[in-house]
Amino acid sequence: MDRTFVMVKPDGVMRGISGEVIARFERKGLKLVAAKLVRLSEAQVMDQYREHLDKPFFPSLHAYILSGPCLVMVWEGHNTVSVVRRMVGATNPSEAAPGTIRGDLALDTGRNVIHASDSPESAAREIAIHFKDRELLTYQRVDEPIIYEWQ
Ligand code: D4T
Repeated sequence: MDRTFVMVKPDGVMRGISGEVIARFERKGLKLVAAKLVRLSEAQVMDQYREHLDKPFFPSLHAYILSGPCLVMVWEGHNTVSVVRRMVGATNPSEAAPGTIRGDLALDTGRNVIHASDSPESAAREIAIHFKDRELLTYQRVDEPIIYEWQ
C-alpha cells in the first residue's frame, strides 16, 4: 500500500465539484486517510510548487492557489501515486483523455481542478507540507476484502 497527496484547487472547490472528485477515487477503491479544507499559506504554496518558482506561469499559479479554498487530501491504496495520476489526466485539460478528471471537468491549464503527486518521493514530501502524522488515519474500508485479491 502507498499514499499520495491530492489537492482540489480553488476552481474545483468553488465550482462545487469536490464531491465528484472524491467519489471517483472512492469508487476506484482507494481509501481516504486525511482531508481538510484550507486556505494555503504563502510558505506552503512556495514549498508545494518549489520546482516551478522560475517558470513564467508561477506568478499566476501562485496568486490563483492563494485566491481561495483548497481541499487537501491523502489517498491510500495499491500503486496509489500512479493510479491517481492516470485518473487525473494530462496537465492541459484540453489534451487530457476523456474519462480523466481533467479530461471530463476542465478546459484550461491554469484552472485544471486538481493536483496529485507525481512520484512516491513527491507524495511523501507534499503530505508532510500539509499534514501532521497524527492527521493520517488508519482504518479499514469494509469492502477491502473484495477490492484486493490477496485480502
Ligand atoms: P499539478 O502539479 O497541479 O498536479 O500539475 P501537473 O503535475 O500536471 O503539471 P505541472 O507540474 O507541470 O504544473 C504545475 C501546475 O502549474 C499550472 N500550470 C502549468 C500553468 O498554470 N501553466 C502552465 O503552462 C503549466 C505547464 C498547472 C499545474
